[in-house]
Amino acid sequence: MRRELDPEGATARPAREKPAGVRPQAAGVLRRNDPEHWTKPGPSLYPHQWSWDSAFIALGLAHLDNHRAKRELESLFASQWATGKLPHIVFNPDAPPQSYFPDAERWSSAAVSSDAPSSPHTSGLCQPPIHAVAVLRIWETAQGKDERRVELARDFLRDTYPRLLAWHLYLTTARDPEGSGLVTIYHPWESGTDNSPRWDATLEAVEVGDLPPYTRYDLKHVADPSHRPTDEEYNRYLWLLELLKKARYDEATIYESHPFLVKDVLFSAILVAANEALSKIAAAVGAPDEERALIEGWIERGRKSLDERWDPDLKLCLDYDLRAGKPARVRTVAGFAPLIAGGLDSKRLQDLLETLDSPAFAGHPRLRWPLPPSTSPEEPGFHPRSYWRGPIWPVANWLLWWSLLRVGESERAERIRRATLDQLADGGFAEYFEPFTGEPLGSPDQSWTAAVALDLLAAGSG
Ligand code: 2M8
Repeated sequence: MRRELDPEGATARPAREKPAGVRPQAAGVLRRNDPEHWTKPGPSLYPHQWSWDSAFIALGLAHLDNHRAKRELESLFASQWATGKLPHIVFNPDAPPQSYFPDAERWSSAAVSSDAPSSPHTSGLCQPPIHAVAVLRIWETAQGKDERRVELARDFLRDTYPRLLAWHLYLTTARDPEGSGLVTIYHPWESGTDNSPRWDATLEAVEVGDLPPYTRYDLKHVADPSHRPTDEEYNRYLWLLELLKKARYDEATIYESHPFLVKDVLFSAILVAANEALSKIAAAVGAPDEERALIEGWIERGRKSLDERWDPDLKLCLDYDLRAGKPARVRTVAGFAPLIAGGLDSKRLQDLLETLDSPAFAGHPRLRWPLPPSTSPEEPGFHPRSYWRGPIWPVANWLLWWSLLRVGESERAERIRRATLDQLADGGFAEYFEPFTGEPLGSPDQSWTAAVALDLLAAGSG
């Protein structure tokens, strides 16, 4: 296994000996976080497999070792629920005790739902569906290589396509019973941007009931508790978990009574982009016309519904709280969702680029690197050190870079690519960065940070 991740002889050197450049260092992070066939998001804070982390990790691994990249996703797909849902966490039975909470026992997924796999255990939530994009990248990076590698990649596409289709079908039906084109999430953890002020108003309305006691282990893995969500937020996260468990993770029951039901525009836009990738995969594997038409329909409907969530004053797209019946008027990177979904008219594109370049985001005069903070520094909920409330996330930069390339904004994309790589060369592969000082924060040696660095590097000369 270790040999597989050995580009340019990275394993031959002790990690600290020589700062040999971003690529071998990034490969070293992924190698060290690799217990076997899948990758921990971070060395100690995150000892299990996370869904969208693994997809980003596979994107990066595709440039190092195609076979290992496939294994990453295969091990995630092996835990797909009967409903098609890809769980947000696949629990590692070998994780040290008391290393991450909530653990498998707290989720009790297999005990309460016959749709959940029982070995290994999983959480009961899901995360943004970037997986098809990673599958396509594995296919793309195999092109032009030896015949055997191309054949193996083709087999992988064939095996994976039905799983991806089931996953997207789940999201477009169970998570969108209204047929609106937007995905409903049940928990901030599903958004991947956990403590973003996007969720403040919805969470405030959640009344925490009789919560079983718990101990947070995440705080012992970061330099300062202010990097992580607050205890108040955790109480609400854990209460929502209790409610989901009580509903036996049954979608219809959740829809009836759950207090956190939000149409997430970032999640929905990633689904549109993933459907574009799925459409290419469907063509490559010769999928039936009806399935290809279904996927095209999802793309169209997704883009249209994101357009309906556009706020002309903020010049951003906004999430919609189904319970409160109103949008969350907060400026965060999620607002760039239409850029990620693509297919924009030129006016909408110009508006988004204007917002991106403005002092509300990448044009803020105090920024260490011209990259968009996760929450606009002009928002009252902004906090420069707290997780998704302001720090810069390399994985979010990747999403914007990739989306800008897809809409033909190559110069802007290149600026983001260079600034991200400069930031990583300066601060290492941190989970996130303080926007004004560039200080690395959160978990050090975060796998998806290393993975997106590899993909960014592969796209340019350095
Ligand atoms: C963070 O979320 C987990 C809960 O899922 C946590 O804070 O404990 C988020 O950044 C999420 O997007 C990410 O997938 C996960 C692992 O990197 O960490």
